[in-house]
Amino acid sequence: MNYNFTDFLQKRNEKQISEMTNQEIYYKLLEYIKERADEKTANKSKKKIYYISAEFLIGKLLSNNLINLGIYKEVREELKAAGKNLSHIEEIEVEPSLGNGGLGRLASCFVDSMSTLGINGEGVGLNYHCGLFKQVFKNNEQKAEPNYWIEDQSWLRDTNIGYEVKFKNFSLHSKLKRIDILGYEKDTKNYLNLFDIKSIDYNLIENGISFDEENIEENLTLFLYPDDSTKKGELLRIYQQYFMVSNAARLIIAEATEKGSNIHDLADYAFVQINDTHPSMVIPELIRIMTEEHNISFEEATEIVTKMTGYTNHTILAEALEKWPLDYLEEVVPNIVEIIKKLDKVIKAKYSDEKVQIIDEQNRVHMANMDIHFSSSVNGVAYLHTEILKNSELKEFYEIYPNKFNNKTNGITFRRWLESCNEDLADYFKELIGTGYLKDAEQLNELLKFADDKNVYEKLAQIKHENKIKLKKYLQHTQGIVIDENSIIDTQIKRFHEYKRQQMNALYVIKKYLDIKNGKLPERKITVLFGGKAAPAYIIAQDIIHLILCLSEIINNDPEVNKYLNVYLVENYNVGLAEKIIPATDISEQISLASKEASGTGNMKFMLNGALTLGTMDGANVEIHDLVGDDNIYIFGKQSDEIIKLYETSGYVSKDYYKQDGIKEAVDFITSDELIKVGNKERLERLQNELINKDWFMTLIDFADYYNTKERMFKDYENKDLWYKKVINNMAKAGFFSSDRTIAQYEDEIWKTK
Ligand code: T68
Repeated sequence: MNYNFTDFLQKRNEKQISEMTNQEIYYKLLEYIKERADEKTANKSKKKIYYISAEFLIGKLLSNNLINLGIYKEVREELKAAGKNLSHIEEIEVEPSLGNGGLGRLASCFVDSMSTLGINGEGVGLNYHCGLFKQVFKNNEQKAEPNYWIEDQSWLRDTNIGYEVKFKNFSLHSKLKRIDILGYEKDTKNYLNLFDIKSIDYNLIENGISFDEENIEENLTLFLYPDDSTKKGELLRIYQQYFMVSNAARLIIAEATEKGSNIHDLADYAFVQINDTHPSMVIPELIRIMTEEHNISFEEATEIVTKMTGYTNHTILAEALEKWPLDYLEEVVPNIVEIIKKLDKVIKAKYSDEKVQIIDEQNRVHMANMDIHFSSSVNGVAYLHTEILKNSELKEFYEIYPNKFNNKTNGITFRRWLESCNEDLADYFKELIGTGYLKDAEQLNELLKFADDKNVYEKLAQIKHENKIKLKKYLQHTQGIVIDENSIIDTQIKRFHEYKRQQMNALYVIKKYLDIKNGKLPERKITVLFGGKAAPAYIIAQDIIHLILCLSEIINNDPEVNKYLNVYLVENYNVGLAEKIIPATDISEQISLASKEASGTGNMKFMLNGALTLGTMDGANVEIHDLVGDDNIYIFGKQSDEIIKLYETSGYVSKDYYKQDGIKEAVDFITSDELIKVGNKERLERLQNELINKDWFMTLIDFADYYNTKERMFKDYENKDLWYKKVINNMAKAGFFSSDRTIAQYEDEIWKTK
């Protein structure tokens, strides 16, 4: 039934919109959307997909839901007529930060696309009460504060579904909460299933984001990924993961049984996509339930579970591949340890190669190894990443199971990353090529017709400029940062990690600062934007944040320099900020050390929104380069095979590069008097020492090429026709990176629900 927001309020005898506060309007819109969502029916197919993930970085849901219901503009007009501004109301919503970064954001794009394609597929995860910590800056350092997001009224819906989860020393009753996932203009919907414990004790939070790690019964879902640098932290994570998958397994079996499954045929009813190794315990847990409660033999159960699971790898960084000490698992979940040992025995009987064992000689359980042996699909998240998995990182497995390995290049939902975040651009696309691209993103290719049209350049430049002004107002209002809308905006937003090389960008900033001081002035003012959080236990990443904050203080306050260069690190970078920064950006920094970034998805968001990529041949940059061609992307740096070889031969010596002209000057500046005056000497010295004497992620190897390529980019920017021709080429080719395409491939090649 099509009734508008005003009708909804009238029917319930509510106040008129004009008499309500923005807050009241937000909560009424939430109710209205939930009611409209109630009209949608479930997707139906015999087989259902369970995308299990420890993270769903969903972001705010108001405007996205309005867009997917097809009523965004209608509601905005109703509000406007009553003197209200939808964008102010969007600000009321608290962002749920149930993820760290790319992996969690990808999971959210995927549930959106599953609904949009009408696939019977749902997300399963945990209902963390505090999402990822809130980042605040004090004394040019990052401080972490708890981030509550659940209010009395929220997108969560209560259910009466819950299960008992048995740990070694106690049992917990779960409670399932759900969030509607509405597809784009669909009559059907799916859910995001978030399991929680019955009641959370907030009093267990001890100053900041640490809490009583002993009392797990009362706080299992209190925080997303607690610090795992200590044994207690690791145990807590095992508790969380088992709680998540045990509930998921119960849900899967209950739903399949209801549809008529006799468990022997469970694989016809369910497929589990394991999002990195965090949900890997679902494999032994399903086997355990089948053997203990359904009288199925271990062999048959293993076969069924293998058939109904697929594993996605998101990283080749060894330290991120989970390996749980067997005795930790014994301490938390002895029931599945028995199963894991049995699975390990099966593998030991078949293969002697130590590299493919589930339990290693130090009695650690390699979760990824278990996944690869006992699932039917193993996929990487970009072409290059999958090739590296097959040819080096997981080579021994690829030799055993060549047919399990497959690639699924990541994607992004265009509903959030275009329609919602850059409405003017989306409207202009519709004017140029119609609305077909909304359901078939590859139709953006038609923009190529305008690749030589100067009127289109003009209009795109105007939209970019307006987006810069919008960002300026927003940052001024929320963070007291005043950016220059006439500057070129050069952005690096992502988690802080050495492999992502924010430190290389910072060295560029130093060099530019020194250039300006020496009278070598840029043609146009440059605004360098950074955004991102560093794991609280990751010291060097904190040091890099510190360096950037110190540089901002010096540069933005130096009257000789700030006319030409500004540097900002936005506070508490999250999905909402990304939605504002990306449409205003000209240069997208994707500068990871080749071979280290599995895919990256920010790169896709930027190209779609009219920024050009400055990047290495890494992750999905490789595919962007293939699609747009050499002329439309700025590639620099060493190739992944060279880098992999350097690691194998320990052939990189950072000092050799440090001594080179230009680099030494920039690295030395890190401990200059000017910086130490505003900073923490210990941090700055540690970072400098790291760069000169270790530099595990080879910052210095690519610095010279990076510097020169970036200079060329700034020069090209001054030629508007040249620049916008490249921009159009990027937008036109971005269609491939729609998560609708990615999910269609998961469906066709792995899931096969239809
Ligand atoms: C990211 N991984 C990849 N991991 O780094 C990125 N890991 O290249 C890729 O685009 C993205 O996944 C989606 O495939 C992550 O974000 C984590 O966040 C993470 C969290 C905890 C433990 C390990």
